[in-house]
Amino acid sequence: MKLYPSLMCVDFARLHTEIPALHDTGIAGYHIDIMDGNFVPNFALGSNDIKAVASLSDKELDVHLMVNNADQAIHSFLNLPAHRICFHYEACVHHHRVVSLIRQKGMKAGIAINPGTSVSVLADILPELDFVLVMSVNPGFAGQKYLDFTTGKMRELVRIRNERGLSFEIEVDGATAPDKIEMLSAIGVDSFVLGTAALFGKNRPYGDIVPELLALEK
Ligand code: S6P
Ligand code: MG
Repeated sequence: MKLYPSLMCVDFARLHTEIPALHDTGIAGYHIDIMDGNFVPNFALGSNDIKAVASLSDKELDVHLMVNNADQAIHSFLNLPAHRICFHYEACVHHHRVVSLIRQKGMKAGIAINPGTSVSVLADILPELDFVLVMSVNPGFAGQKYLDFTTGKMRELVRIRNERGLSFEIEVDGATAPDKIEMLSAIGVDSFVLGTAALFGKNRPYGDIVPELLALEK
């Protein structure tokens, strides 16, 4: 199980202390949300923020593009110090082209799907993906309620992965509280974005919480 705290939820004014506080807790890396105020009704983070985080940590940077016209926007992210990039299925025309561009740079490529998007749209491209990010809330904001029907999509992805002998990773983003981490890791979900439901605003050290979350793995 891999855990990626969402940096949208940290105190950005204290990035210099937030990153070191998270660094040695057992996390796999940092989830960085890029929002264009168009694909989603909010703005968040950009290429300079990716560089700032990379200057503070050598951990994996998991970049989640919530931007329209991913075919064009991807070019602003290909030469940044990221390790994994996903873009939204709903915001792209030439999915395979964008996946190829990301992989040519030596980064892992993923496609994210909104709660209302069926897993079936990914059927043909799944063998080309390093990971699929399933949104369990409508993207745009932290602190929302987990949408129960999205669990079925993760079950379906695990079933397809087994049946077809594929190796893509399944990541979930949105309201991943400890009970959801326990349930979804048992199903076969590999990676979890951590926000306010599990990690932030708890008035407890990150170093106490993260090991407890890792211990939930089934
Ligand atoms: C927003 C973004 C997410 C959030 C994260 C917050 O849609 O893509 O990565 O930052 O989901 O987590 P939580 O636990 O507050 O919902
Ligand atoms: Mg995200």
